[in-house]
Amino acid sequence: MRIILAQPRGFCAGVVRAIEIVDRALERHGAPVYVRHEIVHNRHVVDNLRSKGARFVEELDEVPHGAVAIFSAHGVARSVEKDAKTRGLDVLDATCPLVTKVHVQGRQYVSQGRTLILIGHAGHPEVEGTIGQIPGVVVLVQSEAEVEKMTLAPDMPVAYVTQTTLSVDDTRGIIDALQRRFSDIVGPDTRDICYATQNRQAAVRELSDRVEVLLVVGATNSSNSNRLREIGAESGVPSYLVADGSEIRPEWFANVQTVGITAGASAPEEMVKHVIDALRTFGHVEVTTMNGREEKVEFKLPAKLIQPVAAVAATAVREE
Ligand code: 10G
Ligand code: SF4
Repeated sequence: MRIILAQPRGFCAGVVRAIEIVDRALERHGAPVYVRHEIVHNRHVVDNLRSKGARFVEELDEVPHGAVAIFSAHGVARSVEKDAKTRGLDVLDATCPLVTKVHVQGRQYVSQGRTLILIGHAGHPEVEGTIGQIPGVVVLVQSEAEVEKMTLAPDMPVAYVTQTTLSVDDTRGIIDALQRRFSDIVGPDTRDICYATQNRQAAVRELSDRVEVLLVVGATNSSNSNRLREIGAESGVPSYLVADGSEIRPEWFANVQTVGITAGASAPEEMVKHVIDALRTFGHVEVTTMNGREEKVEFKLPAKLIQPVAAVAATAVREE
């Protein structure tokens, strides 16, 4: 069997930063530190951090007064930020800077007197966070069909922003529908779909032309991983979302010689290796990586965490 790995795949800069924030918080403050929601949507990442002393909660009322609380990479509403303050929590914000950028953009449009339209999936934590970061009403649209049903006046000044992990193609269709529907509409020059989402989707589209089966390593609650599987399926390739090698089924590979593998932005490379090892149990495999875009994006850590622990300790000793 030939395996072709997508390039790029797996962790994006926002996920690397979010995981590092939890690791450094544990190093600096000791266990436990509390993380609101899964830091990123991946059980292996969460289990690994839990084993080091992170405690995952869905709401801040589960966090003791004064404890260290980390917001997940997907972002949070203003009400959550205020709640953390009231509870005296020591907050570290792991919201991806590209999500924060959408929050800022949305607030700017609203301050210009426009009604904000958010293109995204209802109930997703990033969408809940973005809606909760904007003062006033935000209208959520999920599809072109929903645009047709909107009740806002066609000449109302509106603006749109998007969730960062959407399908590039679906979003283009929704934006076109909005532009047909509203006469006074503005939006970001480039869509808010982030660089990592765009690159992974472009790579998997290309990979789908070369393989008979596509495996996407990622969690079922990971939006960007689901979009990768959909692209494979839309290209006519049987495509499966798997958390790790244990979910591989032999019947998917009957008479199959070429398998493509990609990984969502929250899926660790170890899980890609685990999937390859599972495929090895069916016979000899040859692994290559497609030529693809190399990513060099890195995001700075919050200032509170940049100084190494040793330097903090030395400063404390000098001050005594
Ligand atoms: O794709 P979603 O938004 O579900 O998140 P994820 O945790 O699977 O991947 C990382 C992407 C984000 C943190 C959303 S910006
Ligand atoms: Fe940031 Fe994009 Fe990664 Fe989300 S998917 S964490 S927006 S880089």
